[in-house]
Amino acid sequence: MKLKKFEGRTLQEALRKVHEDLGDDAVVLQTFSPTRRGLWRLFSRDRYVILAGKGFRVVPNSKAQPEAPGAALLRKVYGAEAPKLASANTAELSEIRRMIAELGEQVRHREMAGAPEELFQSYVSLLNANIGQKLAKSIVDRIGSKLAPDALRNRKVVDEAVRATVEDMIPVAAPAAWSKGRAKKVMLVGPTGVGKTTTIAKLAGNYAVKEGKDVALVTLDTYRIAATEQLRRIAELLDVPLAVVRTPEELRSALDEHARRDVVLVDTAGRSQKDGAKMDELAPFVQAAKADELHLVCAVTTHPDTLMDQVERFARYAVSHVILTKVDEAARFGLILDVLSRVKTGVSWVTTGQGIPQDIEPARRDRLAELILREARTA
Ligand SMILES: Nc1nc2c(ncn2[C@@H]2O[C@H](COP(=O)(O)OP(=O)(O)O)[C@@H](O)[C@H]2O)c(=O)[nH]1
Ligand SMILES: [Mg+2]
Repeated sequence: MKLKKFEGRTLQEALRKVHEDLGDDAVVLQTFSPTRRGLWRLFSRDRYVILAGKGFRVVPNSKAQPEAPGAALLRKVYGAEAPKLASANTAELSEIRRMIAELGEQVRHREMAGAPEELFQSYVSLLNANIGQKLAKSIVDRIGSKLAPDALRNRKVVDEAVRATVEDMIPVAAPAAWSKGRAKKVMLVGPTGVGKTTTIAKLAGNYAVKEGKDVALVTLDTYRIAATEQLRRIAELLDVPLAVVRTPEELRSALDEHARRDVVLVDTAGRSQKDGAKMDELAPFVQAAKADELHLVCAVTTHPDTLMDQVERFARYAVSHVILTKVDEAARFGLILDVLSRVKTGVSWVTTGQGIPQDIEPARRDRLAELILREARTA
């Protein structure tokens, strides 16, 4: 750990130097104004000195402390005139840490510095809606290059351009075509608990009852867990066959058996997607199925980092569609765009509740853009 001295005419200026030098991990030990008495009256001094470093723990102020941290350095800098140091108390430290973090944000968004105010506002609200920085920047860049300077100053025009651009960026993937005499094989994969089985039940209900299709259900019992009960009840209710398969060979023969129906829906189960070995277990089933539609099921309630991690793990399969579940519960949809750009495919279905079979709808660009931007506006 090394302690360094940073100076500025304002506290912000000094903090900016701290941040530029030490980054987000900077720990501020002391701030003071050597020219005047009375430390810690933020914003009211004309010269600020900050002692900061990184790689140490902040210890709350304590009377027992013989000398404030940094005093030795100060003596070196100012000799006998060194101002006396009061140790920072924890509240002050956390306020300064917060300011450093804020400065960090400003530095990170420096590339937007020259943008017109309306565009910058759009950029910030896109970030607030959980759209990744790169995507948000590319959205406003596109608008910046499309609109005339006059239009760029008009909030309404900019908002509309943002909506149209986001809508453009949402790929919607149409279902595979029906073919007579050959079953369409639809397989759902995704992490545990995202709604795969529920969605299979909704699809089965809609295909069988609403569209009058000849439906069969298949589920993998790879982990010997009683995850098949839920689907068994649905199969009984709809009066459609359910095959429970344990190996890729069993899956292949179940698909062959139902090959002349209209559609076979294949449910899968998995433990944590972090479990590499379990992911490998799914691979031979995905290969054996040769699905016409391989849907990756994503719950939009998932934390962005976790969701991207999950998508990364399932991206190894030739995913043809993405199903977004729990849209009724999610607060932010911006990351949908990041997911779709990662798997390079479109959304097929959106599910909006636990109700079987009604809480599902085909994906529509305008509705998805609306969901994403509703959050951007209210943020
Ligand atoms: N709110 C809401 N809950 C859902 C939705 N889809 C599924 N669920 C619930 O999510 C939980 C897990 O669903 P399940 O189908 O068992 O997930 P699986 O492990 O992927 O098969 C259940 O409680 C479902 O009722 C949805 O669109 N909205
Ligand atoms: Mg399930």
